[in-house]
Amino acid sequence: MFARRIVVVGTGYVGLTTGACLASLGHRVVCSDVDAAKVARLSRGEVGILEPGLGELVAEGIAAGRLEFVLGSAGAVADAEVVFLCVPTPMGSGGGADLAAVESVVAEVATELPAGCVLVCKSTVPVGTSARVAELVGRPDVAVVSNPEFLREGSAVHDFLNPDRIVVGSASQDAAERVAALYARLGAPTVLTDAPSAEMVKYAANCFLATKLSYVNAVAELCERLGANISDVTEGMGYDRRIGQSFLQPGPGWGGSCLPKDTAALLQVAQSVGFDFELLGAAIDSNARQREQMVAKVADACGVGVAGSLDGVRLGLLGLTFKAGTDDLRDSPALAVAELLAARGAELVACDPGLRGDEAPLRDVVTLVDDPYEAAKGSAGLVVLTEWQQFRALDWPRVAGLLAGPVVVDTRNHLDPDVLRRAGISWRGVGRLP
Ligand code: UPG
Repeated sequence: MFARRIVVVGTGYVGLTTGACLASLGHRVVCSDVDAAKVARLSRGEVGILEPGLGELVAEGIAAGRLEFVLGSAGAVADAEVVFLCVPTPMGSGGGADLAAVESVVAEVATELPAGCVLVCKSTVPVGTSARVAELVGRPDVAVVSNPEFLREGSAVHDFLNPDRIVVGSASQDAAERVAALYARLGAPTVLTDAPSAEMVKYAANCFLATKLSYVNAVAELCERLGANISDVTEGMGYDRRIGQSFLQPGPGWGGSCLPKDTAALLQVAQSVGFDFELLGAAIDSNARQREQMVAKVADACGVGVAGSLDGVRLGLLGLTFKAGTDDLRDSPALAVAELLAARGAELVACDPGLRGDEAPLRDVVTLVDDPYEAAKGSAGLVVLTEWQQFRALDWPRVAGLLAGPVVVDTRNHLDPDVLRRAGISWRGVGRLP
């Protein structure tokens, strides 16, 4: 495999991970962004996002002369062999993906791309977008390829370098093979297909994962009502290789920057072609109910009944990010539960290892503190909303002494109920009895 001259447009967590990892595989990579301050920071090796291993890879790439950061994409692509589009595709009006950023980059680079260059859509884009991009570029000497990412936040570098699969789709077999060859050293199974199928893989996979979680959360609810234990149930289910042990952990609902956006987008796309994707719609609705369910559980644990008022009740929240290991609050179910609790009148003091105490957007909903014991002090109970390891290691007898009411609602089944019981705390989990 020969080193390639690669340009990555967009330095969010997908673009930056892609650029730094491709550089670590030996390619020469230029990452471009429209944010001058960000480009300056990245050029100094300062990575602004919490992503394990990424800072090191960026520093190594810069030091080796294989990775650089530039402002704007038009100049950067002039000698590129492959250009990756890694710009955001947020949820637009009506639930569909907003392609404004993709279209604006394409308009900027279309005439600058060298002949024979391959343009790769890595952002999650609706089925048919690669074909649309090819139309916008309007050049027979530039091939467009879909190569979706499957990177989980918090383990993006690991996922990039240890992929379950590489999916590459294009009308041009040669272009698809050239893109697949960039990953050859990783030795992953590779699916070479057409562009619409590659685009569909991404949506179908994320929507399947979301549906799997909605299903698990519903089974957990049923377990609770019937006196079964969801942890044993999912373990028993997961040994079936067709099901697998992962992505079976019940919680306050699924969130983050991808699953909510992608489920809404596929539902909308289905509607646009006259298909009522009822199953997916039900998974989305059930996810919204899951958050309400958690609020009812907290109210019940506080002794005011599932629908009772929490007016003036002080609660400590452990975790606000959408999952542990990130500082990302986008579509965080934890934050959604916090907002619902606040709407019922609760006074919230939250601690999250990924967030600093001065996080501005949260001030209306919660008081953010850096010390979990501060969140416990004088509270009627604690609510675990994100599964940070740090929370398992708390000094629970000390927490019990600080709480006004010795109750913990653990929406992630993250803590050890025996440890809490020994500390004199009543533990309420999801899908299992205490
Ligand atoms: N979650 C659970 N239980 C589980 C696993 C996950 O409740 O057993 C929740 C998690 O807390 C979070 C959501 O599900 O709220 C999504 O988690 P995860 O998939 O780890 O997060 P992302 O980083 O958003 O990754 C997803 C896909 C990844 C894809 C990315 C962007 O897993 O493959 O690349 O979205 O599309």
